[in-house]
Amino acid sequence: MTTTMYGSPASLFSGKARAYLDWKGADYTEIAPNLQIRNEVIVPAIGRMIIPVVELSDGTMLQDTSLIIDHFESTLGSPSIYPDTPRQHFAARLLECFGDEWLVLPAMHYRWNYNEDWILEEFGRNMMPDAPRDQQIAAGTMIGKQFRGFVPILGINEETIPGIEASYEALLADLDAHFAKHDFLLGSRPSIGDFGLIGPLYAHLYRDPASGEIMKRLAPRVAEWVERMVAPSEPLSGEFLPNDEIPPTLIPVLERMMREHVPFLAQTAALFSDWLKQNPTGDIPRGVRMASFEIEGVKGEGIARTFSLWMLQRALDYMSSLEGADRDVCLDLLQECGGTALIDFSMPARLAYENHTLVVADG
Ligand SMILES: N[C@@H](CCC(=O)N[C@@H](CS)C(=O)NCC(=O)O)C(=O)O
Repeated sequence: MTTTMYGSPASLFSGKARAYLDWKGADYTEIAPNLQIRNEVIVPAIGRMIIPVVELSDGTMLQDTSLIIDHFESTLGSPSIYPDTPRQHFAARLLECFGDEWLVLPAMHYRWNYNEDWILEEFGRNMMPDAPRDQQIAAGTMIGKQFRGFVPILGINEETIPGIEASYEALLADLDAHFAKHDFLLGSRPSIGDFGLIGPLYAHLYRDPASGEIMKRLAPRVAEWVERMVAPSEPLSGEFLPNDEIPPTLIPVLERMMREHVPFLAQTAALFSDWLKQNPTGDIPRGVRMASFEIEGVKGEGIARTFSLWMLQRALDYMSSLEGADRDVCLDLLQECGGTALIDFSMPARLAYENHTLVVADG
């Protein structure tokens, strides 16, 4: 048996895993989960329906793209998508967190407010490729309801949409300027940061037709980067920039993360800390209350997602593992991009992701 990825072309995180596996030259087959796979493979193994899931040849089931990526990084070896110099490595991990956990806002907004009819039909097509169109639409509508339901919970509504769009368009402009000079975020090789960004920027913001039109019109070089990412012409090729350089064109992207995402993460941490005091031994919920955010001058509230803290912890752990000059260059980078809040970021507890569930780590 070979390695199988259960994933779907319309899924954000499947896009992240697929782009990585293809760049890494991994030998795998992708299967879009139908009802049977959902009920007999994914839900029993993971405890809930979620994609992507990778099933290894020995039957091991991996979920969460970060863990999938780390598995293949260790088994397939170099070249790595983790730069081996401190500043680039840290920046790449921060951008993975930003892509995975914050750019889900524009991704979900553009999908559901610009592409709804198309995506419902697409969900149905993937689920029942041989069924008649009306049955596909009915099935797609059923699945779509759950995802559509996330839109208001994430804080996407009439008041916040102008801020989300202004932010996304500015991000596109920043990335367009960056990709005029570099093929990927940190040189001619994609890093974990590129794979974090490709999740939202591929399935929802490039592949959904109305979103794709916007991206190609406003930021053609970003669309070309998406194309490079999802169809690597030379897997395993390229280099990170020398001298641990963070290109100046990437600073505005990091600044955006620090301005928009990090305060939201800080609130998430505070709300989770309150929750933990009241539920010291309870199962950690996916969301704890609503946290406020501000995006291009517009205020909103979105569900405080505990998983985001685990993603941030991964980046901060890397910085904590460094000493001396290596650590100093990361601190300088945070200074430079307005990210000093991350220097003493107060994590309510040490988190671990075990058996596909977020838990407070022992000890
Ligand atoms: N952080 C996870 C997230 C996976 C995820 O959220 N997948 C979406 C599809 S793109 C899903 O299946 N969501 C169902 C749900 O969250 O209930 C990863 O990196 O794999």
